Amino acid sequence: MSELREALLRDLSGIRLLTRPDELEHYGRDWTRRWQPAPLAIALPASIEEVQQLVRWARRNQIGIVPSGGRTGLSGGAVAAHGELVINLDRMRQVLGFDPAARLLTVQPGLPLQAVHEAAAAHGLIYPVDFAARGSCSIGGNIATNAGGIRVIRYGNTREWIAGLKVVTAQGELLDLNRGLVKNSSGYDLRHLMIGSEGTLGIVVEATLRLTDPPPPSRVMLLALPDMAALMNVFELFQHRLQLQAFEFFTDLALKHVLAHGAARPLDSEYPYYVVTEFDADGEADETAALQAFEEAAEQGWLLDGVMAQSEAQAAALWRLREGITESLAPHQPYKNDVSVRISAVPAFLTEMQALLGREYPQIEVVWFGHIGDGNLHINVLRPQAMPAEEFIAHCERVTKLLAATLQQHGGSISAEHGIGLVKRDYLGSTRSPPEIALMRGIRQAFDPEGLLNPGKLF
Ligand code: 2HG
Ligand code: ZN
Repeated sequence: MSELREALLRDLSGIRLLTRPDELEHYGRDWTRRWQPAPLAIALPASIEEVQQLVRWARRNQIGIVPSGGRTGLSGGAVAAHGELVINLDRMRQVLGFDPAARLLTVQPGLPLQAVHEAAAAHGLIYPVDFAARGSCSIGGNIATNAGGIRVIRYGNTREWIAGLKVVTAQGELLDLNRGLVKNSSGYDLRHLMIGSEGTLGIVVEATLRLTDPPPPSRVMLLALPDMAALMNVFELFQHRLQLQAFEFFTDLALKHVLAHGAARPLDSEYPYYVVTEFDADGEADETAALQAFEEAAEQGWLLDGVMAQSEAQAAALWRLREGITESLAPHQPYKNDVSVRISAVPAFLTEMQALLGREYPQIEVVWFGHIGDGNLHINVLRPQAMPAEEFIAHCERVTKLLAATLQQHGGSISAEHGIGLVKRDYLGSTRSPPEIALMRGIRQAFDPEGLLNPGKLF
């Protein structure tokens, strides 16, 4: 290992390379904390050419490569635990250009999502993909995982917003995919293969993003619900009456953790389930429609309480209740499931899940929340302090097998938006059929015959 490291430092002396133990640890892991990082070295290229040189060096030396961005991923996709070369795109974080006629923003992959939002706003437009990690995640990582988030219900996943990609292949070649074209009926769309490929098919080194008009002014409401059965009834009613931008759900247990983490209690009483929803409110008519929908739902017994934010600060405080959940749970080293089913299957799936998790985790705190309007649920199982981490994970893995079987019956997915990475690799077969996986293997082999890109991830 040290000889290789020396060779790397000698051969690529013009590129910024890090090898100190604390740097290897820092850049060798993502937000999962299950694997001990052990990369060969960290490379911080400043240009596409440097990425190409790094890939060619790794290929010559048959070293695995872990492409890496903000490392906020929750599936182990950016973990380097086996002597890989981490190629971190942090230093490539410039906005390269804006095309006003086509409404396209071209950026480097290390640009944080929040900076993408700001760059779009500078042109009076929005890049509508959004989620809590906006300040630390990078657009390259968002593309590699086809990130979803809180506005998918209105705007779709990252995939919808990618008009072009430049990608360095496992051979060190540069592909220029789709080049911002709206129409391009010229065979396989390799751009879409790259999106969501979790760093296994190539390294995104430049992205051209579609922007759109900002939505009209909006209002944010917090709703309190008596039971899970009410959830989809309220969703259907609100979706019918309002132009929803987000419809997010969490339980009282999630709220308890966020409040313990410093958020302000939103309502006087406690309730079992909550929804934060944001909708277009361009004048009094929209607000009246929202209040009417609220009253109708309350009459049906689907809603027990609620509050509509009266200022931006109040809206932010309500959003914090939902967006602060992941951070508030982190000290409990949660085991995470990130699952989805078709929206119409949500009620039946929720009932089965509730029974399954109640049975399998009798003594363990299980926190539910998620993008319920997309059929996407986050289940965080909190490790009891007295239970050793290994025993806890083994237990959760056994339950995940049962969860995967239930998902399969409902035609759902074991990973809705976090990716497969290392965390859900053993469960890919519950979501994808054997012929599908065989084709995916073939595609990976075609792009990366030597298996150098993000080895061990996905399958
Ligand atoms: C969210 O929706 C993220 O807040 C994180 O996808 C979910 O921590 C999680 O399980
Ligand atoms: Zn999420």
